[in-house]
Amino acid sequence: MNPFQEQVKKLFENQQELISKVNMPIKESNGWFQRYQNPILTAAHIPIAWRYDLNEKTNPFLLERIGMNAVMNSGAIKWHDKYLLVTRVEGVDRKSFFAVAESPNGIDNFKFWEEPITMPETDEPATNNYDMRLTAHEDGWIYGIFCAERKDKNNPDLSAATASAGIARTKDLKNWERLPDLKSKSQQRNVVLHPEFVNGKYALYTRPQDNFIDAGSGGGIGWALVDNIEKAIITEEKIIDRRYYHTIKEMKNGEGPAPIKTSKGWLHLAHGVRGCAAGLRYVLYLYMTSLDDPSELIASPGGYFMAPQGEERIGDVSNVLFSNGWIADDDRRVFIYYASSDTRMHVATTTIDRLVDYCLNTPADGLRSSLSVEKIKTLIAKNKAIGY
Ligand code: M1P
Repeated sequence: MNPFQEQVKKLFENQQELISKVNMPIKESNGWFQRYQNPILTAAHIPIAWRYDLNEKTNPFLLERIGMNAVMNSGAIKWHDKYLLVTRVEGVDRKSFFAVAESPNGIDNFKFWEEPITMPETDEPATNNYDMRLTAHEDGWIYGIFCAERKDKNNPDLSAATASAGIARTKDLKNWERLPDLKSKSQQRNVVLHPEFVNGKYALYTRPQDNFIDAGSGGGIGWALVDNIEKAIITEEKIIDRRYYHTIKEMKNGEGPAPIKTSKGWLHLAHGVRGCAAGLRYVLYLYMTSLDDPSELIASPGGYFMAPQGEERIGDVSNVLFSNGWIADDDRRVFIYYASSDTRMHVATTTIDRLVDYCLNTPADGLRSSLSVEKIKTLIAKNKAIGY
């Protein structure tokens, strides 16, 4: 074996060692979920063959030819007994694309499929595609709804962009049929398809926004019914999970993955954003809606469910947790897939029963300091009554 071949061998060995690392749970005290020691996917997990020209003649210094920056915001689905993520991979050129990674247990050993997804384009190709939400819909298709970002041609500012919801569907996660982008009077990001028909229509969670970054007058997470997913148009939209002053979602919020159906209602994971001196802070929160009407809010626990912690706090866009994928397993375990600081992917595990209990019994945000104190005093009195 010559030195070049030895170097190549080392590249593969190092990556194999990284991929096959066992991921151990970390003890948490609040009982809501468990984090794990290692990120499940990073730029270093991306296949060597996507990045290196492995021919000594054309790459004598074994340089990385196509650099990768991050693996983040991933859709998730259990598929043929494997835990699959449709990841957002971001190259050093700032372009994001989708690639499937699978794990045998949902917690470690995530390995990318041989090639990234070829996502068909519409007549107006997007500059950047990212943050896919997967929905196994009762119509038999698996839908992927994602943000399709384009330069705003009506605004001379070089950074001005538009966000629309790109829609694609598949039966095997390899071959994707692209449908027209969602038509909406505002820009849209964080659009998610509800898994069941509602009144015979497709139902979408939306996030109307004033411009590419700001939700502005958008109000919160919206809800819209659509007659035809092959030509999806929003005619009416209502806000179902509103933003409030001085909360974790004051600046903006957005639906995470498609909700999980439970006997007590639909369980939702979302992100909330607030501004602070350090910039925007993204945290994850939960809420529930009614089984009879999935647009009716029935539980809104106050505050965040998960916030960036330790190394999660630092990355390309620091102080961010973002989730657009979770899997509810047959044994009622839930795998929450979340990205930290737009850089790497992690998993946290919990159960449907814990999440429902959390939603139905965590007090709502009273929106005032004095009401927060009242909540604490009520709990103290309850504990005192039983001798604590
Ligand atoms: O950088 C943090 C996140 O910012 C945007 O999310 P939202 O519009 O919900 O605030 C998205 O670009 C998202 O991908 C990114 O993680």
